[in-house]
Amino acid sequence: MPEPDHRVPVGRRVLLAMAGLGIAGIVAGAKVQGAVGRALGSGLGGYLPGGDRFRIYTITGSFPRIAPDAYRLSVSGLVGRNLALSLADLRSMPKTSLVRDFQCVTGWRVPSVHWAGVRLADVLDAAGVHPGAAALTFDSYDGADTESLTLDQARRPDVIVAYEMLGGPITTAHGGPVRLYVAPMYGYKSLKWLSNVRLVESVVPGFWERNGYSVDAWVGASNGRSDPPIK
Ligand SMILES: Nc1nc2c(c(=O)[nH]1)N[C@H]1C(S)=C(S)[C@@H](COP(=O)(O)O)O[C@H]1N2
Ligand SMILES: [Mo]
Repeated sequence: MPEPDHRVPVGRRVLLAMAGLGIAGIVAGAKVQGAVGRALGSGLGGYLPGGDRFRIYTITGSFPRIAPDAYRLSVSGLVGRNLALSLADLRSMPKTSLVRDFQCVTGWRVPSVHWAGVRLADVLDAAGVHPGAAALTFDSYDGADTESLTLDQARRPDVIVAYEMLGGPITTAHGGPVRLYVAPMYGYKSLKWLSNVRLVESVVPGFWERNGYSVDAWVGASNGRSDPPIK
């Protein structure tokens, strides 16, 4: 498994922009606020305002930079055979395109975002899922974020291993070269810089769930939290 070759620090200019937005008040909910506070203490965390109206989130305060040629997606756990899929491997599989609104649980939304990639179901079929598997865990090349889905959720046609977003390759800030995209759920399920998919017996709550967000992330199912307006 290749390590990210280096990290992109988030610059002072952006840090100042974040300070101007009042980062401490942005992520509501005491537990999540605590997590962001810890991330800020070690550099910075939370989000940055993006030109396309996405807010760029990073738990670690940096972005793992992964050369597209070095990228591998590991598929392991309760599978017939382990996989290490390159970007070329993913591109050679049937391509699925989706256009959906992107909704963060804190309240911001980006309408009609174009995504493309491979159905997670196709990746699972390529590995062969053992009968004992009922859930998936996901890891990120950032070494911090994790996520979970049930096997039934993972097999939905609108859950993809995405290599395109906003009409082109996924940028480093947005989790490229490959991120998870879970269309029917809040943004925190769409883990960036996807490194590992592991088939497991039962759901293991991910980073955001351990810090206060619901494991049940269907859009509309959780209370919207409110961010201040983007300036
Ligand atoms: N690795 C990683 N993935 C992540 C996050 C993160 O902090 N780190 N934040 C999540 C949240 S809460 C949201 S709303 C979306 C935001 O996607 P964006 O940073 O491309 O705007 O990414 C999700 N995936
Ligand atoms: Mo989010």
